Amino acid sequence: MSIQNSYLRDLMDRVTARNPAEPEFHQAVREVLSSLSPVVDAHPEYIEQGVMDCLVEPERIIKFRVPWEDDQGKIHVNRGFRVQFSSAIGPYKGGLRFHPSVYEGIIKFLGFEQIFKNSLTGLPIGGGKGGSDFDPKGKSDNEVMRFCQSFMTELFKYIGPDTDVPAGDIGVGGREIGFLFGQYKRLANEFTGVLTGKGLTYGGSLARTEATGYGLCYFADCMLRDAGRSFEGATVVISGSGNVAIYACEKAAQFGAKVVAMSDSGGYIYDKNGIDLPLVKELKEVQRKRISAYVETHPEAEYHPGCAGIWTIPCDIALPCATQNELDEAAAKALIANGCFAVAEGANMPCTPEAVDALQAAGVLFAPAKAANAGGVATSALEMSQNSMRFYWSFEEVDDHLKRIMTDLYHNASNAAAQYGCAGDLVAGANIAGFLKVANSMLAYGVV
Ligand code: NDP
Ligand code: 2IT
Repeated sequence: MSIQNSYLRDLMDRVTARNPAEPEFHQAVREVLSSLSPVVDAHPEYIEQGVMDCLVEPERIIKFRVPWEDDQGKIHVNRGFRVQFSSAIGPYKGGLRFHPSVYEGIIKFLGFEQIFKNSLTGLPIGGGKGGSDFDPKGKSDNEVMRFCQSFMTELFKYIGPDTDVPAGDIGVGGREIGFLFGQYKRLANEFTGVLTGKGLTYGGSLARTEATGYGLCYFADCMLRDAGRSFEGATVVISGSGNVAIYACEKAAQFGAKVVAMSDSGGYIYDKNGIDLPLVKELKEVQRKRISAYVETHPEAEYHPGCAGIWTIPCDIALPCATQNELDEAAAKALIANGCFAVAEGANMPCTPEAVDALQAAGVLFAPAKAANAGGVATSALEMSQNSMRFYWSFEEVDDHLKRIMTDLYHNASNAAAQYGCAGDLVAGANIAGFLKVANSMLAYGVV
């Protein structure tokens, strides 16, 4: 991954110098800038009018203290973040991540990716991301509630249905969104669509829970079909066992694939008979247990501690759905050696740049995260639409919109790649198509 255009190369150096010790943010910016040389060569106005310099600088970063009391009465202090990266094409939109690894650089990488992803959905949403280094694992419901209430007590000043609309991400699911929404409603004295991923009784959209995983498979299905392949009869490996992984597994199986492995941060399970998804849902969504508990019900399946080994399982299609940089060059080479023909990213930036290069060089079909996992945020935007209308669509209506959005997105990314001389490269195509809508809006505004 190299940056051809000299202005963009210098800009990358400035980003690295101005944002020290934030390697994930550098990685995300480098990936996008690597695709944009043909665009700025053809349209120097993006450089001349300052669009490129503005795009890599968040419009606003909010960083705050989150004190909360545990069940024993001990006080803890976490850090909260919201990066409002770009409002060029709509209110800031993007999830909240609660995970001990969260720091400003992680939220900036995610917020930056979100700008282009949200643009690719074709819907009017800007880019943002937030979160905390709070770890919900092992906490009681009451502790999570107190944390969420404290977090929202500060965050509510900066968000709103036409300003910034957060949602879930790692460690933030339906339970957390409920606590966050309840506190917003109390503080703002407003019942409004300020968060998405809400429960179905208080403004949530049908199919939002399924949307990221389903959308990933809809996107991958388009890519596979274009190459004369399909999910039918394919062996699939999926990392993670959270929201994205579970519904990717469900849709891949509906498309006729056999999913043989899933994981969590402790290790992975391999079930050659095909993953028992109702059991995974029970263990993860209801009991909040470790994936290792799977083999207590299925002793014929294998549990292996550690995450990286999952990519050594022979498969046709790999769907990394856990976290950033979980699939490195060695993993990519193992997948290639075992005959894997497609990788579609469900997580954000799960493949390292070296892994992406190796996969693409070997001719493996590759669907980049900002395109392939856009179904979640697209359906969040559909939740915003329904909230604005004070109306609800059926599951089928939302799912039909999602399918159409993912299909259009695939064609837009694919066409943009062809138009700028890199046909078949969906990384470049997604970056270019996502960039153009945002950049043209910025040009229209003048210097702001
Ligand atoms: P969840 O919290 O529901 O699940 C995360 C899964 O990934 C868990 O199985 C978790 O294991 C595993 N995981 C998390 N961190 C690590 C780590 N450091 N090493 C190994 N495994 C890890 O999150 P989601 O499913 O919502 O998110 C998964 C990915 O998808 C993230 O990259 C997120 O940004 C992305 N995404 C999510 C969307 C959504 O709508 N939710 C939309 C688009 C992208 P454990 O439980 O052991 O921590
Ligand atoms: O990374 C993502 O796109 C998300 N976590 C979903 C964001 C959203 O606003 O639904």
